[in-house]
Amino acid sequence: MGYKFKDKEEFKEEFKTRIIAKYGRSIEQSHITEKYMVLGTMIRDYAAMNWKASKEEIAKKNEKQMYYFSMEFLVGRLLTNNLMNLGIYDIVKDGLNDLGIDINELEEMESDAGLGNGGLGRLAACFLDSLASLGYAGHGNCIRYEYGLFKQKIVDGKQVEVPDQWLKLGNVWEVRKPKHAVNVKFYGSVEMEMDIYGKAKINHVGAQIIRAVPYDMEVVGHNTNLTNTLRLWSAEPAEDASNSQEFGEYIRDVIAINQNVYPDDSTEAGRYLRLKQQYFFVSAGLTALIKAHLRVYDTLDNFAEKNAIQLNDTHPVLAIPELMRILMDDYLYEWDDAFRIVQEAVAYTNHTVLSEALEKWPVNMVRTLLPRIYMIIEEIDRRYCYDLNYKYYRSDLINSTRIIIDGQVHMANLAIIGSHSVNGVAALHTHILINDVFKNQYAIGPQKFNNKTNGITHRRWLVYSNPQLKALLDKTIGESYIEHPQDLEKLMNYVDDVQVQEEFLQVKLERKKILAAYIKEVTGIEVDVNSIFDVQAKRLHAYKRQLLNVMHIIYLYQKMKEDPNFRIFPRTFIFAAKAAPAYTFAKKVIQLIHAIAERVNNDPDISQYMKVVFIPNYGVSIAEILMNAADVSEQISTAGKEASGTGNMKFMMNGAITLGTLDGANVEIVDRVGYDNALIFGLKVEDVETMKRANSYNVWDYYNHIPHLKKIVDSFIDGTWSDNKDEFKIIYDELMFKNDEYFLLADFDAYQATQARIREHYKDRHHWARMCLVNIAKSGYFSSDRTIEEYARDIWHLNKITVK
Ligand code: 26V
Repeated sequence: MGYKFKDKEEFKEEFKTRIIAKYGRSIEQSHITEKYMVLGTMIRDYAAMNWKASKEEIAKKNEKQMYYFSMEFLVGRLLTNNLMNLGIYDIVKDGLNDLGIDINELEEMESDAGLGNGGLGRLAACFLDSLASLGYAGHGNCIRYEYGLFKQKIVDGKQVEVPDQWLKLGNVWEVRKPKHAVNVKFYGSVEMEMDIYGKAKINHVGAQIIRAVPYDMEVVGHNTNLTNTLRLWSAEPAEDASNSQEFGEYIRDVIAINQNVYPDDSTEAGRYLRLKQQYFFVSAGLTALIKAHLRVYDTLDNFAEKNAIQLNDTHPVLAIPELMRILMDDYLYEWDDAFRIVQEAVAYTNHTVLSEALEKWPVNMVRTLLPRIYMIIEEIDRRYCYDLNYKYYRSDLINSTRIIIDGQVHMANLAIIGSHSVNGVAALHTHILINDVFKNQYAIGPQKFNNKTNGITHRRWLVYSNPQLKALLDKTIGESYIEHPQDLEKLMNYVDDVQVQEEFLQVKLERKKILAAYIKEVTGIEVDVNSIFDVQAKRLHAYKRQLLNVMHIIYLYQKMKEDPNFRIFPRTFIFAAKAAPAYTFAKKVIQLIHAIAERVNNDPDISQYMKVVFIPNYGVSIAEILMNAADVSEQISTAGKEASGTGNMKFMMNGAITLGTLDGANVEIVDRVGYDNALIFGLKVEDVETMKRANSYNVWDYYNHIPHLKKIVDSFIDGTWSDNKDEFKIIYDELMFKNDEYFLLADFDAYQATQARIREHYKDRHHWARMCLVNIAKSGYFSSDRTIEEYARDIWHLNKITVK
């Protein structure tokens, strides 16, 4: 334990010894999975010394720590990342090579830790990387899901979900910590009695008790000894689970808690379980945190001074009443003192403005599952209303911002009331929160609201996953951008340098070849690496408008079929997207993409000009080879709907041109690169607002007056894409009978015209390369290092820690 090899030879010795010690076999006889497991364990142990030193240093200096409470951490693979961050990648690679082992083969053995749905979970993982790399004590708290988000298979052109068994080889990075296990209580009822001082004492009786056991993962930073912790909680039967529940049923309840990550719009049946998951990891996380605090300090009075809790969306908002419960019931704090501590410790990040995604739980559900927590929520609500009423606030203001409204617990309102900071994730998004979604909450507490534009870790998303671009950057501007991503700006001195432009195009070509080989392997489709790679990779959702992209493809196809003189610069349209299992419309869009691909790719008149590819099972590892091979980055959500987007930043950092609406962080991308280096089109937030307010949008006007739109839309129901004319009818209905909620027809012509401009730009290779280089040069701002510095400065008030 804690062994650190100094050089290649020591590494080889240790590796050989460990293979024998663990599996009783020589290297030659051992299986590749065994080699992977041993290597992973070795790296974990290598970092363990830093882990121990970090914990000691933090305790010794009484440093403040931050805990990122999130239902999701989309970590992806860690082997390469940890080796690189530790600075031992080359030693290990060469050592393995001497032993006849290809490190790439071992890297491929690792499963993605897919503990998340999309942007929100990946953001949490990027934040952990930046926290450790910048020297901040910032940890993650989540659930150890048995299965990640489903794996996507495509069968007969349709999405099929299969379980993602990411733990099938075990998780080499985790350490089970049974000594830190805690109990979590559900159901039952609350009894109050008077203690001898006349103070109310709370007894939660008849509860179902579930044991939460933590599994800790090291979070290794780049070029630092500071090592943080991602704590994943696992549910197990409690020894003293003495309630009346039948045994088999109890076991099933226990297992269900950490069964799987919820796909974002899960059905009613799963909702109880989802709420249970939320309370489970929040309660376990806080109980352990309080205990840890009391091991160092003899009081909780300084809890908020020494601990910051960041809530990643409303999913962990029960932390607010749970911390109140612990402080009052277990440590006998008075309400006002407890509430002050909670508000000072807790901060909340909002990640969506979609009303259907703002969490609300029926009062009955919360009361039944969490009786004591419900009492506290009610009391927070009661005091909130009382207080504002006393200060003569308007009743409509109070009624729209309180927690319990019409029999539902409004989680965002609870988050805002119980915290000292509320942030959006891009400038435009925060603007919309302040002026629209949380307008009334803002009127009451404006000082809480702030913006923290998202970011991505440039280490994973540029330095490690795009070694070709890294080499070009190192040679051109030096390596300082690795420590200081804003130094990418130095590349501005070279954007007109023809030599650098050529070399960049060569890098891009290399990346396109790697992607093309992958596409061939998984789909059998051959793509032309000299065509424009036009990529849309993100969750499938109506507001993200993959369908607009599809409609444009149909438009080009129909036009080329009609007019033999109309031909386009060769283009490969690439999609990657998972649809929530119960989201019928989204699944139909995937099916439509496959139907179109089948037709277009096999049409001898067309396929040399255009190919359509759907890459199945989009996740972190696929993104690592997909984003950096793109020429065009599709960011085409309806203005006002995408809170930020983070894929847009990954594409930009790897030299792709944003084709986008003025939505989310796209706005800040254009702010930096200028309108000459991003292709912006379509309705703006104000336009959408105006049309909605005036009720002036009528999809039939567009359909009836623009012949090419009619032709595209009709193809959904006239048998063009399927023998069964009803196959894609719901897509037609969604557009034509729900008045095109996301304004696809309204934006189509602008989108089409901008796509045509891309073809013009691309023909001039040097001009195109220049645009890409400007994007890379300006992407430093979007490193999550910048984001984390802002959170640390404005919200968490953390100091940097040096660990020897
Ligand atoms: C949840 C749901 C649930 C109900 C049905 C529709 C729906 C749609 C979206 C969501 C996502 C909620 C939270 C989320 O993942 N937001 C994403 O967070 C990213 C990181 O801040 C941000 O870049 C994305 O724009 C935002 O969508």
